[in-house]
Amino acid sequence: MDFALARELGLIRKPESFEELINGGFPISKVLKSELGIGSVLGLLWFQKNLPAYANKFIEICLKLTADHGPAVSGAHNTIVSARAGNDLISLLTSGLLTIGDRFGGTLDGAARQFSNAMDNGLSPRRFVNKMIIQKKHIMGIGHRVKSINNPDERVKILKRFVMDKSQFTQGTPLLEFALEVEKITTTKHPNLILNVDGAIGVIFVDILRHSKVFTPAEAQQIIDSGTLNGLLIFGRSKLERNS
Ligand code: Q5B
Repeated sequence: MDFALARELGLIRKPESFEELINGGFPISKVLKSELGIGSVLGLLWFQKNLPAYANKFIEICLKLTADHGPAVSGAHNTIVSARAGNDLISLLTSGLLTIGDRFGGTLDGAARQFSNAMDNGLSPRRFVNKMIIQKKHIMGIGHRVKSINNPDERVKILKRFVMDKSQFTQGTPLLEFALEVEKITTTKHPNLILNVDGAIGVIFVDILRHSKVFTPAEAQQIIDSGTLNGLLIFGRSKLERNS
């Protein structure tokens, strides 16, 4: 019997493998040799894909923008209190991370799911808003305690500027456009019902998943359903201020 056939039939044990770590087809040595940035590495590690340069840059922008938002937010507050109590690094980090939820920083996946479901079901922005009102549900990714149309969130402006510059971000952003139409409606009720930073990242990431030509529709949907996108804010926020 030939060796390959015997191996296929399971008659020969595969040799123990101590091979190099490979993510998305990239061995770790190639990652280092090509000097890939953190956006590319995260794409390979989380999504097992070599994402286009603009998507990697988008991830890097998200990580920079979400790195800190001052001491007045729930995560930083808990971390500071925990630090004052003399806790260790892991305790500080987790005490902050555990505050992340629907109303603070943990809405990227919720926004991705709600907005994409609405668009996939052919709802107009107006019908989507009305449906949520009837169901007495908050629209994930809409609203901010401090920011409003009168006091816009610079982080969201930066994200929009980047993805709308088609010389850099060379694909469409239909879900972002849908979400911005929703924002036009919600801000007529309260000026603070803007598309917030969670919402903007969530919907733009859906656009990347669906229109970068890197993911199959099933892969894109699996990522939207799996709750992966909150990781972008969680990763960005997992940074401790030296003076916290
Ligand atoms: N209303 C964010 O609430 C907030 C509505 C809405 C329809 C909505 C709220 C909300 C959805 C979840 C979300 C992420 C809790 C927020 C983030 C990152 C961060 C954080 C930081 C960072 C603010 C007043 C009136 C009521 C409500 C209505 C409110 N939200 N209607 N859809 N989404 N959003 N979370 O201002 O008729 O007067 O009774 O849950 O997207 O976390 O900076 O801290 O980087 O760290 O306290 O930016 O919007 O308003 O809840 O008292 O509501 O507006 O029904 O209507 P507020 P509420 P009415 S970004």
